[in-house]
Amino acid sequence: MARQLITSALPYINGIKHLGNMVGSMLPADVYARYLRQRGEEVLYICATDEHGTPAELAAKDAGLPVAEFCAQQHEAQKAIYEGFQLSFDYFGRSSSRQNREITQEFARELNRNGFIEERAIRQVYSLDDERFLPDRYIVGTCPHCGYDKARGDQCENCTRVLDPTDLIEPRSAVSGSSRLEVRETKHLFLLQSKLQPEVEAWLAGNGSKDWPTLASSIAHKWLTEGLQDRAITRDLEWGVPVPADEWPELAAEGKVFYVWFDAPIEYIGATKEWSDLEPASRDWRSWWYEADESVRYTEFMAKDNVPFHTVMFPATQLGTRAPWKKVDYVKAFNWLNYYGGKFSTSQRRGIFTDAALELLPADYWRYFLIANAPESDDTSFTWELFSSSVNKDLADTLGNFVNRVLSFSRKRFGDEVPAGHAAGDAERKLGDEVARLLGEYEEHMDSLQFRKAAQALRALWSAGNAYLEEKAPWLEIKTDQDAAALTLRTAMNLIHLYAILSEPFIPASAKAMRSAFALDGDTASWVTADQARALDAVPAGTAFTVPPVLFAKITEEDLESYRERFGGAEESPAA
Ligand code: B3M
Ligand code: ZN
Repeated sequence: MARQLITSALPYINGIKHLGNMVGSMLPADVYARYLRQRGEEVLYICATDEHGTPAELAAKDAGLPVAEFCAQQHEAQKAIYEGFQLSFDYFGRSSSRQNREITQEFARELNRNGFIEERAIRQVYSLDDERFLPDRYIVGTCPHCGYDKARGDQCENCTRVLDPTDLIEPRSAVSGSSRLEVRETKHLFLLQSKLQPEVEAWLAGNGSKDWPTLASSIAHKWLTEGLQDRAITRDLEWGVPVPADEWPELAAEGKVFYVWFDAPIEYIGATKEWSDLEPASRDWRSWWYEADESVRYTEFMAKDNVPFHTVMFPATQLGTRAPWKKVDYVKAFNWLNYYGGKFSTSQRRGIFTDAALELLPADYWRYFLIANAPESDDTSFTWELFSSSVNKDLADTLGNFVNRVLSFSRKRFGDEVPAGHAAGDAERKLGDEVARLLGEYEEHMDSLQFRKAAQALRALWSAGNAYLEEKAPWLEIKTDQDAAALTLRTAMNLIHLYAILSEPFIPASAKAMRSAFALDGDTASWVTADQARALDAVPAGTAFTVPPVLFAKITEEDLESYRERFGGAEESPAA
């Protein structure tokens, strides 16, 4: 069985992220990592803060902090929030690490020696008032493709086109707002992607990208069809991976650093080395990344605007080193989660941010809603109404209510141990077959990273328990046949235990609360086989149990009013 390497797009360091950022990368990656671990696979789930580039410098300037101090603070702040969401990274690194600096510089040297880097003089926008060049996000203006007036120098976040700062119409400095700009000549290193195009195409044709979600493969092929452009991979910034002086003394002396998108994907490797360096005796970062084509399956998670860099630029960089670096096997790309049709935006603070979400409600409410409504096949829009119906119907009514009424009723009528009652009959066999079928569906969707469909299968499993309970009605059975009621309750309790195991990738805290209701010695199974699903007898009669607090509190109309008030609802949020 191949070992499973999973990475999710690195959140920029500039500020607490919104839910849209998490649903398109870290959260589905976590659900998948948890699922694979529970299926017994060896998993390494790596992420990190993306700390270089203009987002970091501009945000540090706004915060009035030295950028290194700003990044250290923000890394810890983001890390704490992701722990709050129970994102089970094996390591959450920092792209400003020594490891990433060293590996990035080595990548650049190898690319240069193999003839894939060239020094070129380019015309770049210089700000007379800021007395500096304005790379990437240091410059804003109108997108020449879609007319969006807050387009950034490196990419238009409205139409996702990758831009060059000199493309912008009516450009102005993002620092001072000054439009006293002029174009000056400066030298930069270029990655000769055009030379690597044939190899990238050959790799893409042979690496199973035909099985990727259309969103990922179509963007990759679109870039190749348009023809890969040679890209500047250095910038005039204070903060970033320095150009190594041993290879480029002049540029190093000018303080050039690598472009954030050159070093950021390499941080997937860098963070693995950070992880490995913590326990070098038992961890081997190279075994995951070097000469690992057959022994490792590598899955990446990201939002659609990150696809070009991951499916073309990063593989091109890896290929150009002529070293056997592990390239991605499967790219799970997501569309965007909008907020009432308008874009979530960290920089424009629109939508619900991860810190505020955790203050409002437990992580599982958000985890379930976001994954069950993940923007897989197209953009989806967050609305408080959709969120509350998903939480109230699926979590509170279907799952939470089932757990509470089964355990409370049994404790009231039969005491604190799982009752025995009759042996399983037709109704239990029918239920068992249905549960086993739905388990198969759930596994199929998870194995193919179809998260919305997997959530539907999980919901159907929860509903099957309610249907069984309604059909058997132990509150009526008990009037005429105690053993029949006992059988129904014991079967329902086994369903709760099965739900706890299967729901854990989505709602880990609630799953734990369900499972720990049963004092079951040696209860360590991490998954359920079809036969166990059919038998529904993992929790034997006589097992002591407790009734956990209500798992999910319903969201009330008053709650909704206050949330709309605080975060804006349909009427306030401007369209995209
Ligand atoms: N920091 C995420 C973004 O574009 C970007 C991902 C890097 S993954 C190597 O918001
Ligand atoms: Zn645009």
